[in-house]
Amino acid sequence: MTTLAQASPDLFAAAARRVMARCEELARVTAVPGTIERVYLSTEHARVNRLAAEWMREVGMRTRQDVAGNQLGRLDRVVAGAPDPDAPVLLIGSHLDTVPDAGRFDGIVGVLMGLEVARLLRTPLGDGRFGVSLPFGLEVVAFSDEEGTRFGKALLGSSAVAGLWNDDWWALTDADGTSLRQAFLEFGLDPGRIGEAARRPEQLVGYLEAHIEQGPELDRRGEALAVVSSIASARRFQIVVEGEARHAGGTPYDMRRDALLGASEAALAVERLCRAEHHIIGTVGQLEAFPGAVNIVPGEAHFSLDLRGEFDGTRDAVWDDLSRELDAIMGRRGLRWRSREVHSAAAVMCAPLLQDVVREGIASTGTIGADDPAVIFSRAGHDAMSIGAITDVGMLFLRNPDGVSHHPDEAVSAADVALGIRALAESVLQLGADHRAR
Ligand code: HGY
Ligand code: MN
Ligand code: MN
Repeated sequence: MTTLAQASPDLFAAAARRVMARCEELARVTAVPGTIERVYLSTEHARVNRLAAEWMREVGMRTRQDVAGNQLGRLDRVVAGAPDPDAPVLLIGSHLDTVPDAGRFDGIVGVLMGLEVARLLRTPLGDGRFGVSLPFGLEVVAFSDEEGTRFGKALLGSSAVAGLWNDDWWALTDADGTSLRQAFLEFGLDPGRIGEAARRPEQLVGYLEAHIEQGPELDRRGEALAVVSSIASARRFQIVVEGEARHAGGTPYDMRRDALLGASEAALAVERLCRAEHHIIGTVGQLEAFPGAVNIVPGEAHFSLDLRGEFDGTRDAVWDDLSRELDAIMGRRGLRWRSREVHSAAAVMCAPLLQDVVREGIASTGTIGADDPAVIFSRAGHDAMSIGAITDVGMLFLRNPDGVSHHPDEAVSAADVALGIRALAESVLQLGADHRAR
């Protein structure tokens, strides 16, 4: 199909029902029964890759798992009735890994919507195979580790595809002390081949990702879809506060060096400094006291910091201010502190051309606000942050009722998924038309 103008809304509704059913099926692939948790290089990762590969083949795609554990499906560009395997491709996708106690749709819905776009736009080659009648090929990618749940460093799968792999990462360890290198080997991957995952810019025409907003703006506006303007930069730290463990009863307050209270003041300082800035978001998601007994003043405390900003410079300036504030807090309390940066990703602008095709795609749906869709700065991180290093990226946001995400109540409606599939498919056709017009 090379135009969707005459397509019946039922076509998109059926596609959306398939996406929703598959989100439920994937939700059942979890390491923690009763919740959703799938981490990098786990048996759950292998199982969802097999499922995704099966669904990719069902659409007629050639499939492969790359050397970083990303699952890919490809429809070649069709030229004179024959596949052209050397033509550059448009990547469409998102990630299949999750945070702990996750929702069903973060990442997942973007991969499955990409598959439905491939189904809508594929062209039969007459011998049972399929391609696409576009000026480029189409690849659906299921990235293997966007969240960084297991090893702390996010975007590992897409970093490999972007050629951004850092060999220092091999020594990262998970909660059980398993190194990333060891996990690769146990998953059946060869760390020595990681460079083979990298795609060259000339092999790609761009990357499109559909994702739930993970915020309340579309819900508040009463609209289903939005264009993404840029993706927040991120820095993640593990911070250790050192004081002195003492008897909880016999130690007078003026003798205490309570590490947990220092960390608690620091967490409140994170909120205060970030709220004072525009589009800076700081979160302390983990906090632990040691030795962790009810009758011991905590001698040590560990906490995480997830710091994001619309621009790298303002984010870094807030980190500098916060560091000075932590010096003051810990100084007052006779404590020491140190930090270790575990993740960093620069802010990424979505390419104007891809913002335009996404806008055209939304306009084609005719839904509320479609003629002048919202343009949203993504406070959530995405694989597009890595892929932006090698090609243009664009993102389509879907309404996420109440904005709740990274939570079992995360939701998206089948009706909005149907609108999103149409918008995404039309965005691809618009990009094809733009390429032909060059
Ligand atoms: O943390 C994030 O923003 C993304 O969901 N990984
Ligand atoms: Mn997420
Ligand atoms: Mn995500």
